[in-house]
Amino acid sequence: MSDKPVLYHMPQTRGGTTFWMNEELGGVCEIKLVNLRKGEGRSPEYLKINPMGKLPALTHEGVCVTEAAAICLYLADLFPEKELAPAAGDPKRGAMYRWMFFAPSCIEPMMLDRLGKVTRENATSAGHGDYERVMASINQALSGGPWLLGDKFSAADVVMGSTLFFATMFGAIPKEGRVKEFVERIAARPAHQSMVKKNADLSGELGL
Ligand SMILES: N[C@@H](CCC(=O)N[C@@H](CS)C(=O)NCC(=O)O)C(=O)O
Repeated sequence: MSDKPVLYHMPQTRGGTTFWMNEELGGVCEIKLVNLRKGEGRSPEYLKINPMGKLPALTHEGVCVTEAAAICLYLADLFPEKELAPAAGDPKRGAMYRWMFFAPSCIEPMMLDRLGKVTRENATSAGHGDYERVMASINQALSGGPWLLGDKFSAADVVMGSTLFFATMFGAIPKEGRVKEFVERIAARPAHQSMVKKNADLSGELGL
C-alpha cells in the first residue's frame, strides 16, 4: 500500500468510533481535524469530500469512504494482518456484517426515537422495528462472548461497542446486564483508553 489513509475527525462526534478503530490498528491513518463548531464541515473543500458535511470520512488512493461502520470495515480489510475481520467466505464474516449494519440502521434510529420521544404506529414498516425488538437482538448478540464473534475481537465490536457506549451514556438504553458488561469490557481495552485520552487532548487543543 502506498498512501496512508486520511481520517477526517473531530472529538465528541461519531468520529470517535473510527478514531478508536485507528488505535486498534496501531495508528495507521493520518488524522486531519475538521472543526465542525467553526463551520469547517460546511467549507467547499470539505463538502467535496463529504457532501453531507459530516464526520467521520476517510480518503485513500483517490477514494472516499463515509459512514463510520463502512470506514471501520474498510480499514479492517486494508490491514488483514491485524486480524480485525474474518476473511471473505468465513461464515463469521456474515455475523460481522450483521452487527456492523445493525448498529447504524436499527440501534441508532431506535435511540433517536427514544430520546426524541417519537412513537411509531407501525413497527413492521419501520426498518428498526421498536425498542423491544432491538433490545432482544442486542441481548442475543451479546449472549456468547466475550466478543460479538466469540473469542476474537473484531471491527464489529468497535461499531457495536461505540454505539452501545453512547446509547447507555445518553440514557437511550439502560446500562445493565450484558450491555453493561460489554461496555465495561470495551472501556478496558488499551486502544479504547488511548482514543479517550487522545480525544481529550484534541478537545483541549480545539477549545471544545
Ligand atoms: N451516518 C453517519 C453519521 C455521521 C454524523 O451524523 N456525524 C455528525 C457528528 S456525530 C456530524 O458530522 N454532524 C455535523 C453536521 O451534520 O453538520 C455515520 O455513521 O458516520
